[in-house]
Amino acid sequence: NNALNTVMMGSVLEIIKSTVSTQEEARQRAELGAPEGTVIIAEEQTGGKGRLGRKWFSPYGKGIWMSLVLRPQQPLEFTSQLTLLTGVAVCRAIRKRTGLDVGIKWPNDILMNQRKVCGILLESTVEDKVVRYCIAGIGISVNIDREEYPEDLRDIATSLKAESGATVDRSLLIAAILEEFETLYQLYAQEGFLPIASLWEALSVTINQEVVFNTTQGLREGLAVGLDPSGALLVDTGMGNIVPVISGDVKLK
Ligand code: BT5
Repeated sequence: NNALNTVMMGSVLEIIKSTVSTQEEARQRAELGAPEGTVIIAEEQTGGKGRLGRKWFSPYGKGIWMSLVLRPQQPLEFTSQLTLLTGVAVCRAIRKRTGLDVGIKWPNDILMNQRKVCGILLESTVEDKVVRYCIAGIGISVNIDREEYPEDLRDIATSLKAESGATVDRSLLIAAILEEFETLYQLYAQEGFLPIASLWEALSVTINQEVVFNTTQGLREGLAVGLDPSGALLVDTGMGNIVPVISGDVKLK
């Protein structure tokens, strides 16, 4: 059963053998007017990217390297919520397809046994303070074997196959992600961020953990207690202080 049960997500779907980055491919299509739900998938990326200029390892045929074109009708401040929504969609789809107990580390990593299996990169293009489009990049290490990772990733990254011991069907997982995404995106449009936030909290490995985060006054630590209505991570730093962490990374202690 290979059917894609979506209306919008994947209504245009393009599979490319090799490209620098599906983010750039999707951006080009979006600039040319590609509709919301356009999906670009590559077998290989030669310049796959993470946040802040970091690189994303994207070997041929071994993962899901995919970008979604979104056209949300909302101000820029809300787009970080879409990062969290995308994480929930991917996490639920991976659980459904593989049964693996994956969890989300704020804001954008999907982890299995403390190692990263998936990263999400949300990029927005703004004009006159209005969001023209967002590109949601999803990178999932699906069938990469341990020894195929470069040295520097071996201890921090893992794949669905490495964790489950079985090859995972990428097409079925892609279909599951697009279906989950479409359902959540509709829920988000109708009811706002609150129901998404509670789904996120339930899948999070960050909530109820001691975390370390960066502030303008240096490193601080505290207990991650939840999300605020904007999607920021709330950290209890003691003595009644709850600090919202808006961007950057948090380290689990
Ligand atoms: C991310 O960045 O996690 C976002 C990654 C988004 C990748 C997708 S693939 C489709 C689309 N096209 C693109 O060009 N990008 C998107 P960040 O939080 O900065 O994490 C990057 C870090 O993850 C790296 O510095 C490595 O430590 C680790 N990493 C790199 N490749 C990995 C892989 N294949 N599996 C697991 N971890 C990896």
